[in-house]
Amino acid sequence: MLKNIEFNKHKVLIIGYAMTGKSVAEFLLEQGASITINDRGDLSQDPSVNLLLSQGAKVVTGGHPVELLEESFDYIVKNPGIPYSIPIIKRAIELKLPIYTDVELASWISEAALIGVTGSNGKTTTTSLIHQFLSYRKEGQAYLAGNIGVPSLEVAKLAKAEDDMIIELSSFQLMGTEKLCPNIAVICNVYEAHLDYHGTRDAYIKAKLNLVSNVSANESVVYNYDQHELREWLEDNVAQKVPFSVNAVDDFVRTEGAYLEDETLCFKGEAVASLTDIQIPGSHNVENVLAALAVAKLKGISNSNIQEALHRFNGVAHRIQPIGQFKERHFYNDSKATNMTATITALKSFNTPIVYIGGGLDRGNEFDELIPYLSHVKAAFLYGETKEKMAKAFLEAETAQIDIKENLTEATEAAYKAAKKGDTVLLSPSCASWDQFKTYEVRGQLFVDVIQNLIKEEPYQD
Ligand code: UMA
Repeated sequence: MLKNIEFNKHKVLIIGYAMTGKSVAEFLLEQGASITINDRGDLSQDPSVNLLLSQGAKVVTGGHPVELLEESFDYIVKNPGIPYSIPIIKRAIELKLPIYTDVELASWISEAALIGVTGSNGKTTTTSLIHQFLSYRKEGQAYLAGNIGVPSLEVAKLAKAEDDMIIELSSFQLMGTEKLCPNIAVICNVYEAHLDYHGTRDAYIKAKLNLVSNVSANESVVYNYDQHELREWLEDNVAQKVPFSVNAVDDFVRTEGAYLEDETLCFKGEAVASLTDIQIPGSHNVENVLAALAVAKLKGISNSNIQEALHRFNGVAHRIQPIGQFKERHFYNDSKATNMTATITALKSFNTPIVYIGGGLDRGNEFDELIPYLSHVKAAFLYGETKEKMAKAFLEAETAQIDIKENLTEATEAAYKAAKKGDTVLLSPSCASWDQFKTYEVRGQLFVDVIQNLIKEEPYQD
């Protein structure tokens, strides 16, 4: 690992513990930095915190006292999920104290080639697929990190110069970057998302584009050419442009990028794989595959290895994840759909009748955008803070059955009962999980458990 940075001279305030703060604290202590950990929660029962205390960390819990800033820290490392609107962060901004996320520190120390993947939707699938493709490299290892659930510093510490580090980057993480400069940047797409966190669409887009703000002509940017706005935003960017396209294939794409033509996945004029090699459903996944395929080709992976990886890749957990087929009913877990765009993508992936389950944290928006995509939804089971608001959209779409439930378990049980032969039961909540769950993974796993249990306990009789 490690470039020559004198962390032992750094005095750092880590705001937020959980997965990110823990990895940052452990890393900085190993490097001899002086650290203070601050979390609003009670960490007294967490054995890892006691260990850090015994190694010299200071720990302040139960809130974020602004007075903490009276100690002169060199910078803050903030967990990505913590908003910039809390008083201590606002004050730190006034004091011009740098506020980083862990991915910035990872980029300081990583000797490995960095492949940064962002986008409003599809980034987990694309990141996983790139990882699969690059696992065929002849030398060096391909590591996965970032928003996908592996703190970036844990990987940056291990990765060597000959390795690749593929990092999924959320807008929350990208907000806290300054020098991050991926060798290959991938922008799957940019839609509106997380507006409650970022405040405005412009702020959200600016965060996403942080991914490419430091790149030079030596780096490559793989981007969705079908999004005209994205083309415009990248117009002045000096990196090598590698477009990918399904719907706007032109001479530029054919010469420089990845594209779908005549049911064939191509790169720079060469046929690489067939559309039928893709095992994951939905046209959005063709875009994800093209983005990942472009990276694989830039990294010299052979066409036969790309085809083999595509055959093996069945998608990622919680992302339109097939969880079983039983008596001609199909069950899909799309718990990672935390916004309407992701749910629309899921709805567009099926042409069977859908028994829909959704709802969750209320971020203040209405759900009218879903209406044009609900024509094949025969029943909706809604729960969580947004249940009433979502019901309005389904009413408008004239969905035959709309039921409001208290929680996901009840909604899933009712959906299971309502499903007939040929139907698809889809959990795609369109909302963050945080009103009733700690994470979308916990939510998705509960759904999977309830379905599997019902299949055993209450099998369909027809
Ligand atoms: N906390 C405070 N003060 C606050 C709010 C929270 O102290 O005002 C504390 C909480 O008590 C808790 C910690 O902050 O201890 C939670 O921090 P976090 O939400 O950043 O969670 P981590 O466990 O560090 O996970 C983060 C990412 N979470 C978010 O961005 C919300 C994970 O992405 C990521 O996998 C992980 O780092 C490793 O890099 C999850 C996610 O939901 C999957 N991402 C969003 C998405 O995909 O839509 C962006």
